[in-house]
Amino acid sequence: MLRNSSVSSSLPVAAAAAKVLEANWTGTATVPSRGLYPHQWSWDSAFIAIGLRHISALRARRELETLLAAQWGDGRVPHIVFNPGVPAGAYFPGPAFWRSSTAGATAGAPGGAETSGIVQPPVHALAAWLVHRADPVGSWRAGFLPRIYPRLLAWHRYLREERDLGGHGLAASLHPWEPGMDNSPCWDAPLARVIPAPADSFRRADLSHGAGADRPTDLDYGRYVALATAYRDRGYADTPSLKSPAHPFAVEDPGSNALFAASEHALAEIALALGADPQPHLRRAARITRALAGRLWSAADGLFLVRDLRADALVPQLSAAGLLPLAVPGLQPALAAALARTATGPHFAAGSGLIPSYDLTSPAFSPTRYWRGPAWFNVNWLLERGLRLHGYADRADALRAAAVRTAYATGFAEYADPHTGDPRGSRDFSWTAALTLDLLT
Ligand code: 2M8
Repeated sequence: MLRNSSVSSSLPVAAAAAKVLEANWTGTATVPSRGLYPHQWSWDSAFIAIGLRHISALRARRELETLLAAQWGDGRVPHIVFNPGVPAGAYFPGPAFWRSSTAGATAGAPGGAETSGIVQPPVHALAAWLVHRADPVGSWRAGFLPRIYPRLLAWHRYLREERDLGGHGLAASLHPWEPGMDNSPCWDAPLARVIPAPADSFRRADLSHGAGADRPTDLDYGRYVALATAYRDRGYADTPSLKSPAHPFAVEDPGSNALFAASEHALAEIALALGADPQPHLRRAARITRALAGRLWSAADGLFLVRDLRADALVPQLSAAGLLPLAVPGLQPALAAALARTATGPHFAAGSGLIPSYDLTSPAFSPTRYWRGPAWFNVNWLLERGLRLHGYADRADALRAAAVRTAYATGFAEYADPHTGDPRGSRDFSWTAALTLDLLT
C-alpha cells in the first residue's frame, strides 16, 4: 500500500509530478501536454485541478474558473478553450475550424474567447468539490463555491435538457471526441454511417508529435471532421437537429453518464455547504443511475455498454467506459460487485496491473493504439476511487500501486501498454502527473 507506508519513497514521485504540472501551467490554466495539446481541455482541467489542489489550491481553483469563464450562454462547457497566443496550425482542429464566436453565437458562445463547440464528460463538479475541500478557508475567502455553483448548475441543466436525446434521463454524445475516448471500438459501428471529409480537406497536426501507429487513423479523422463540420454548420444547435437522423452519430456513453451522476452527488455536497437544498441533486443522481442500469447494463457481460441511439441498440463492445459507473456513489451493490469482478477478470486484467481501455480478448484490441486498448491514468484513477468507494479496498490498493509505479516509470506518459507498462503517446502528460499526486496524497 502506498498511502502512509511508503511516504518517503513517494517523495521523488510527487516532486517529479509537481514539476510536470509546473511546466505545463500557462499562468491561468494547464495544457494537457506542451506539444500535442497546447490549449485548455475540459475534462483534462478537471482531473488536473484534482491533483493541483495538493500543490496549490489557489491554482486549482483558477484552473476550473478559467475553463468555466468560457462557458456558453446555453450552459455547455466547451471541450477546448483556445489560447490565442498559440500559433495557428499547432493543433487541428483549431479556432479557425470551430469559429465559435460567430458560428456559435445563437447558442451563446462567448465573444471574448475562441472555443470548440462540443463537450466532454462532466467531471467538473466532482473536481470543484474536491478542490474546495483541500483548502476550505481559502476557498470561502475567495468566494469559490458561490461563484462556481451557478455555472455548474447551468452546465448540468444543458446536459439534462438539451442532450437527453433518448428521452430517458441520460446525456447523449454526438461526436466520438465527446466521451473523451476518441477511437474506442465502441464507435466503429455508429461511425461507419458517417461519410468522411476528404483527406485533402484538412491537415492533421497530431502526427508531428506522436507515432502514427499510436494515434487514430486518417479515416477516423475524416469522420471526426465531417461530424464536427455538420454540427458547426447547424449553429451548434442541439434540438431538434440532433434528434433527426440527419446527425448520424448519437450515443449514450456509460462513462460520461457515470461522471454526470457522480458530479450530481458532488453538487449535492456543494449545495449543502452553501446552505441550499441538496435534494434536487440527489434525485437527479438517482435518476441517472437508474437510467444507466435500465438502459445500458448488460448482465451477460457484467458491465455497462454504449447505446447507439440511431440503431436503438446496445453496442456489443466491452470498454473501460462500461466499468466507470463504479465511481457512482449510489450504484446498486450487486452491480458494483459485478463490475469489480469484470475489472479483474480475463477481459481487463493485464500484466501491468492497470486496467486497459478496451477488452484484451477482442480482435479489435491493440496495446498501442490510443483508446483501443492502452491503459489511461484518468480511467484507472476513477476505477481506483470506485473500487474503494464500494468496499474493494485490496483491489483499489493494488491498482493505486500499479498506477503510481507506471506513471513514474513512464515519465508520466499519456497512456501505457497495458501488458508491459511501456509508455505510449506523449510524456509529461498533465492528468497523469496530477492524478498520481492525488493517489500519493
Ligand atoms: C484526446 O482528444 C483530443 C480531441 O479532443 C485529440 O485527440 O486531439 C483524448 O484523449 C481526450 O480524452 C483528451 O481530453 C484530449 C486532451 O488530452 O486528447
